Amino acid sequence: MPYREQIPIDKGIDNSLALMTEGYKYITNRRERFGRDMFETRLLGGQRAICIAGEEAAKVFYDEEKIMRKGAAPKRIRQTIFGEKAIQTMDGASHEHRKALFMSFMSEDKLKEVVNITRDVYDQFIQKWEEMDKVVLFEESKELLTLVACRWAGVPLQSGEVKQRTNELAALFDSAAAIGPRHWRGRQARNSAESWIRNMIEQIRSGNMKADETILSKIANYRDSQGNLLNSQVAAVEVLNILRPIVAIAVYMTFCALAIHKFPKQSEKLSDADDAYNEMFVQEVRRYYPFFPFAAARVRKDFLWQGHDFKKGNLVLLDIYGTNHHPKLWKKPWLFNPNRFANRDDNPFDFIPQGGGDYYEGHRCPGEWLTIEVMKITTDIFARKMDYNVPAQNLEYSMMRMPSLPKSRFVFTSVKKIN
Ligand code: HEM
Ligand code: MYR
Repeated sequence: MPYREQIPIDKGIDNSLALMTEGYKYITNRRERFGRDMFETRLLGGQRAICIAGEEAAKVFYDEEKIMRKGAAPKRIRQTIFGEKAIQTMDGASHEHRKALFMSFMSEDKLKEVVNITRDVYDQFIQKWEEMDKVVLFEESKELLTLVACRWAGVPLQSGEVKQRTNELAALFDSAAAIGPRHWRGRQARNSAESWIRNMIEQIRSGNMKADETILSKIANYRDSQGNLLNSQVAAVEVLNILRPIVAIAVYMTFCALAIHKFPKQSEKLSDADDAYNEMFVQEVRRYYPFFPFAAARVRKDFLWQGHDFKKGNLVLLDIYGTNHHPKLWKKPWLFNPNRFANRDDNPFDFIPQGGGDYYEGHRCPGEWLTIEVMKITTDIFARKMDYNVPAQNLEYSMMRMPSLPKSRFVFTSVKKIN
């Protein structure tokens, strides 16, 4: 008989409330209490869910034979951040086919293009900031990134609609884990943004809109493994799967500025540093600060792992935040220390702020390099290319709110570009 045991259980008929109130620390708190990296709980209307963390856990979570995405994302997630029938909810060959489309946008040339666009839009914004009494970084970043995302993807944006589209794209990721008005704003934003993009998809297909070789037109003309075009709604969902997460980098931009301010010793080195230290700093920002809390999937077929029987259909949550702070993987995980990334071997399962495993076959985030590039531009600008003041403000960030953000959204003043 293979070894089996009862894993710890977080008692209760539905612990969604505890998940909401403990936020990023819900899984870590219980792992510490139970002394194990695996426990069972009930979430989302009392469904049995297994929470796991750590490198071995990430390996099993990204084993496509054992774990699938079908039926894992609840409606509140599909109606806000993901969209219906999005790539995040697909499995197997059809997922792989659609993933190849996303990966084709991440070539060296396309990444260079987004870097150039980002620097250009930053220049415009710094000029504007020099004239402002007070700049709220998170608010500005969302707009800056909406301009970057639309320009890079070939989505036309009239100057009169920048604010509206910025707010919609941001509401999509701000609302997924929220309740009340903040959540409903996300659902409305999805309806509005989908019809905005769906309209363009239809215009391209009917020949009324010229879109050359843009990301927008590539998604409009993409054919699935059966040779069919996506229905225009799903095509819009996938265009939003490019635009929305680029705008979400605003959260990391804000944390980059916060880290520079909070950790002067570590950021001092940015001023004359080479690109390698800049990248280590950015990696530590992605490890240290809370952003994506956990990934969710379901058991594809029964299997035994570390003494526990995983039953077909069970929910599985992989603790992203907890894995990035796992004491077995990180020395003094609660310290901000970019040097921990010096000479670090690549490992797709221990550092997983944007998911783990393989980009092409699994669900790992295709936007990871783009995110790192935009963050590197941000640390370069905030450490080297601008003088500014950070007045007294509340810079604490909540471990409950998802996504977490400094309370003040990072205010700075007296901006002066350094030439
Ligand atoms: C998937 C995080 C930026 C596009 C994911 C996943 C995470 C993640 C955790 C899911 C991994 C899983 O399910 O196992 C983030 C964070 C970002 C970010 C924290 C910072 C802002 C981006 C960018 C893009 C992007 C810039 C595109 C330009 C996607 C897509 C998927 C995905 C399309 C679905 C992949 C699939 O299901 O195969 N991301 N991401 N993300 N991300 Fe990102
Ligand atoms: C994106 O895909 O837009 C980038 C990352 C946004 C992160 C938002 C974090 C809160 C949402 C929690 C959803 C949990 C999904 C299982």
